[in-house]
Amino acid sequence: MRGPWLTAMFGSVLLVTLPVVIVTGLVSYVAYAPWFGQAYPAHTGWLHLPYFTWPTRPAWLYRLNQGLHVGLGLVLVPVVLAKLWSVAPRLWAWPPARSLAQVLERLSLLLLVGGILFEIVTGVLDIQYWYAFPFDFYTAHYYGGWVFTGAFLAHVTIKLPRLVRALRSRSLRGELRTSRTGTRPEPADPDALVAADPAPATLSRRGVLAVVGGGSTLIAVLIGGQSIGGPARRVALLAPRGGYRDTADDFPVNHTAAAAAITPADIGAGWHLTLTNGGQVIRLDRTQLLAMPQHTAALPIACVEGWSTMQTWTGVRLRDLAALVGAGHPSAAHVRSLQRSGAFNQATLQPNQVRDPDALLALKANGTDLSLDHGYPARVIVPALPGVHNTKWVRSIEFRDS
Ligand SMILES: Nc1nc2c(c(=O)[nH]1)N[C@H]1C(S)=C(S)[C@@H](COP(=O)(O)O)O[C@H]1N2
Ligand SMILES: [Mo]
Repeated sequence: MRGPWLTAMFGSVLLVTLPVVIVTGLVSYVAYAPWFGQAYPAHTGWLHLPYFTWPTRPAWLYRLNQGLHVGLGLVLVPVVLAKLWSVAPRLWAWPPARSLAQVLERLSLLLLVGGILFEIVTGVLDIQYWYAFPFDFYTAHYYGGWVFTGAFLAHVTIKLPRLVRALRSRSLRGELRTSRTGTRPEPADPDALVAADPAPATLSRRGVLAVVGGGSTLIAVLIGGQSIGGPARRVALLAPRGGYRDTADDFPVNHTAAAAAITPADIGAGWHLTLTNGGQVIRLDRTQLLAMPQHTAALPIACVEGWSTMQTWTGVRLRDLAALVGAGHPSAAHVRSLQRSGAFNQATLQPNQVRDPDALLALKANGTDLSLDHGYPARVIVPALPGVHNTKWVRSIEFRDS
């Protein structure tokens, strides 16, 4: 079954789709607003990406970005494995080095194959919260991504002519019409992908494509619902944050109040929000916040891990809170949680993320008080903001006026 045409089929699928996974990964890094020191790794040296202000519109932008990055990344696993299978004899070829060019090619293949397997494994372990490795996930996945991207670019440059030639060597339509009994090996090729003495086909080429395509479709069905929502979520059996009906009173929680060690005393009648801008300080309790003009908006929570959920939030506009402490043109807002430890207990918002009319300090979700796990007494919810920066159990907001 192996041969240049089949390899080129898998290769061309990956050629079109992997750039989407790569670019959404890099875009996600910038969406974290790294200039506030809140993207990991914090310092990237000469791999510094071009930064831009992450927009708040469309509100589903980060949801789409991460749904694609994680969802497409998982859906492509069968294609990556099939591609590796199709060239496996080359990977094991012995002796490993006949010429300097071959040594270089094999080194680049090590980075290519090692790179993508590393990104898949670390990515999957991360969405499972299974930190089985002794290094920081974000840092490793970021640099692993660059290693893979470099090797991918080199590989595409070297192999593109061969890919085009191989694709032209047979017609896809013809293959889709050919059953197993009519299936013959591809003609012998200089790369020796075709077996020297092939046994009769046990599967047609369209059968191979169907198995791989079916595998990808199955993964899409089993995971896609975590980003798409609606009825699709009910069949998303592989979604790590499954088990929620995704209704108004039962939508995913990423870190519970118990996990964040929020105590009843933290959020009891003594709770108040502290707003500051330079020397100006204002403290408001929940009753005072509820007495302010309330605004309602339907906004997604979209986690970097790929899942997202649309809910209707009600609360006070962040820009109204900024105005209370005289920050008419805030250049940033630093939000702190009651949560004492962890990396998710604070976030800095960009000016547009404070000014957006739908940027809220939410007090309610779907018409009822926020649940404890969703951040009672108050949480941040901002359109298109990466999930992690929608800080729960807010204690204070420090505005910086420009
Ligand atoms: N204080 C605090 N806020 C937090 C978190 C947290 O662990 N602690 N998790 C963040 C992450 S990673 C996400 S995706 C969203 C999830 O919100 P939810 O649990 O209400 O769905 O909350 C964010 N806000
Ligand atoms: Mo998240």
